[in-house]
Amino acid sequence: MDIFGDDRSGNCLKVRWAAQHLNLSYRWHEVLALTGATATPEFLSLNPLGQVPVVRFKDGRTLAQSNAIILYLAEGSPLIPADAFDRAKMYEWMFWEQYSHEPIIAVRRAKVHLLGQTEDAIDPNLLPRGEVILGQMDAHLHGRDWFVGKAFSLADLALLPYTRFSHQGGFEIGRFRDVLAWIARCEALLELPPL
Ligand SMILES: N[C@@H](CCC(=O)N[C@@H](CS)C(=O)NCC(=O)O)C(=O)O
Repeated sequence: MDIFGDDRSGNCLKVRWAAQHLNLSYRWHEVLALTGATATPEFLSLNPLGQVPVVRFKDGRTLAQSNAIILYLAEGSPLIPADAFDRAKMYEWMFWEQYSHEPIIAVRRAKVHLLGQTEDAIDPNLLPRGEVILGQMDAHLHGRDWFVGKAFSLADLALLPYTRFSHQGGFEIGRFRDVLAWIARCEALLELPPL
């Protein structure tokens, strides 16, 4: 399959890491977001919504939305709990990631780190709201190794990339000891190179 993504984007890294972890062969096509590269006619023929990540399978079909992609790639694998309730809990965290975590943590990190915006140009609510989100993750992880059940799942994979980048958005990740320990566990399991 062909993965079109931006290596600086957590949404895109979810797809790369899922493919690597599942030993799926893929070709990576770097498409820099925020530069207009996702608005060309060629790119829009892959994803008319103009966003990375998008995957093109051997048969020509395409799929976008990071969490939809990783759910499809991981179908039938241990990354998706067999138990229906655990699976629903995994979805709970994945929906939360897209609606509550990513729009705060990833957005502030993009403004600070990728776009180089100054504090006066950034919504001042993003920093305290992100700290609350990291605190919620920390509380959940206290006494747990993984977000759902006793094994690494797509809930962990979906939450990892932007949480791991959160210091680049000015969030004090060092305050959240259980999150830090969880990041280290995920890094070891996924064999990620140091940031
Ligand atoms: N909910 C989508 C979000 C995708 C998204 O926002 N992609 C950004 C990069 S992270 C993008 O392609 N933006 C268009 C652009 O900036 O060119 C997902 O999870 O895949």
